[in-house]
Amino acid sequence: MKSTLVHPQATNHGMHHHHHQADADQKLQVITNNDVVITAPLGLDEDSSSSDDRQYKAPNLLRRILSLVKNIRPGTSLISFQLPPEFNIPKSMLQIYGETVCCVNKEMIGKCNEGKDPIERFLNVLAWNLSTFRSLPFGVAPYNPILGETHHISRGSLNVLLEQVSHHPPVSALHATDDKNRVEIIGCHYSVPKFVGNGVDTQVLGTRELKLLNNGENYVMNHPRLVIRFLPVPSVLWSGNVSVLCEQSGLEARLTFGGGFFLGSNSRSVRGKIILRPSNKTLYEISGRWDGVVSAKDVSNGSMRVVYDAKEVLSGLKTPTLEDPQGLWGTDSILVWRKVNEGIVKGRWDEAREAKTEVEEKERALVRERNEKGESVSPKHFSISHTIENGWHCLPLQKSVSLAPLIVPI
Ligand SMILES: *[C@@H]1O[C@H](CO)[C@@H](O)[C@H](O)[C@H]1NC(C)=O
Ligand SMILES: *[C@@H]1O[C@H](CO)[C@@H](O)[C@H](O)[C@H]1NC(C)=O
Ligand SMILES: *[C@@H]1O[C@H](CO)[C@@H](O)[C@H](O)[C@H]1NC(C)=O
Ligand SMILES: *[C@H]1O[C@H](CO)[C@@H](O)[C@H](O)[C@H]1NC(C)=O
Repeated sequence: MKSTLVHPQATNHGMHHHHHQADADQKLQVITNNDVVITAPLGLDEDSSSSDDRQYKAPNLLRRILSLVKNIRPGTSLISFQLPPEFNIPKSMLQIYGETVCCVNKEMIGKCNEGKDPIERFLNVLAWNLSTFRSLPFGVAPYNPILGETHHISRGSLNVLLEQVSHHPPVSALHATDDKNRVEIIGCHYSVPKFVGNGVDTQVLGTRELKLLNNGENYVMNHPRLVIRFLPVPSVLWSGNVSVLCEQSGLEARLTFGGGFFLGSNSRSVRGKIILRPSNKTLYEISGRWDGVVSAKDVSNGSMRVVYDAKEVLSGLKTPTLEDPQGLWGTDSILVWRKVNEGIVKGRWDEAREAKTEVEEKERALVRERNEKGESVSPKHFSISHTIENGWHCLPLQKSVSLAPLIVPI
């Protein structure tokens, strides 16, 4: 195990404490840094951290995947498909969302408010949004969070809280606040994965809203699709059309992410334009790659500028560290999946499988118990609503998110 993969202090498992996890909000007194496994954030493919991923990938992954899916008919929804831990990276989906917002090499969110005019701020927001696109390793997925699971992480003055607010469909709510830079993000994601024969096509639903409180601006964005192709070349791609709209200035980016099942090599491309509503006049043409450089061409005079450079923002990302073990909630992803993580990074698949079954069975038992008692669970940190037409909406109950026990080193 390399220290880039696991937080150095987390490699020593000398202490063995037993806890009952998922007892909401119960603060665990006995957890120490040595008890948790925190792995490097997902960044770019070229990263050493990504090549280290292979250390915790089970052997013959592609063959295993093909045998896993051989009896599934194309078009089948995979929403309640349970993956064995051989197909997991040692993190929960909530951690992935937390990482995409917090794990960057330079200030992205705080900077959004700094632009002196609406177009500068818009380009900053666009750059931030592009920084949330990460290369997912092929063949391995994060865990599907359990109901009530939380993840709480901070970078500088940015504090982020995620909660799994529904299990079927799996809906994750996000609230991030930066009181110093006066930025707030509220969002909600749920994905609908479908087996399509030579891969999995996942529609990501829900929207995110970014508020620049100093400027009274709101940016609303939707999500691209995530396409996992097994053949001919195993790959994970972002695909589809995305809009980033600032309601106040009328600026809108309409972007097309490359890929999809039938498109070839340039699958990580992003292209599109920035228009001004309501005339829809094009101001900038956008082109590039989300894992490389994305530029904007000013159509009035043809001048080009770099909006985003993935290498600068995402190379060699630092692993978050647990600074305040006492402040960790029992529902945090890093505690809920602790033993599964440990099994995976050590390549002890039996232990990982057993631990994963335990987490899932505990959740099923809880659901049964609640159903018998006729109880419904409401999320701890969000109020939720959903309708067929508008999908899911999650509103945070707190005004701002507190400093997390888990910190991204700057
Ligand atoms: C995406 O946007 C492009 C350019 O506006 C358009 O040609 C294409 O049909 C759109 N694709 C989908 C799936 O909506
Ligand atoms: C601008 O785009 C919006 C959204 O697609 C559309 O509803 C509107 O009609 C367009 N306006 C003009 C002037 O074309
Ligand atoms: C192009 O126009 C923009 C906006 O009017 C201006 O800021 C920029 O300096 C111009 N670039 C060149 C090369 O003229
Ligand atoms: C921008 O990009 C992501 C992809 O990571 C997308 O899902 C998201 O909704 C967009 N907006 C924000 C605010 O991240």
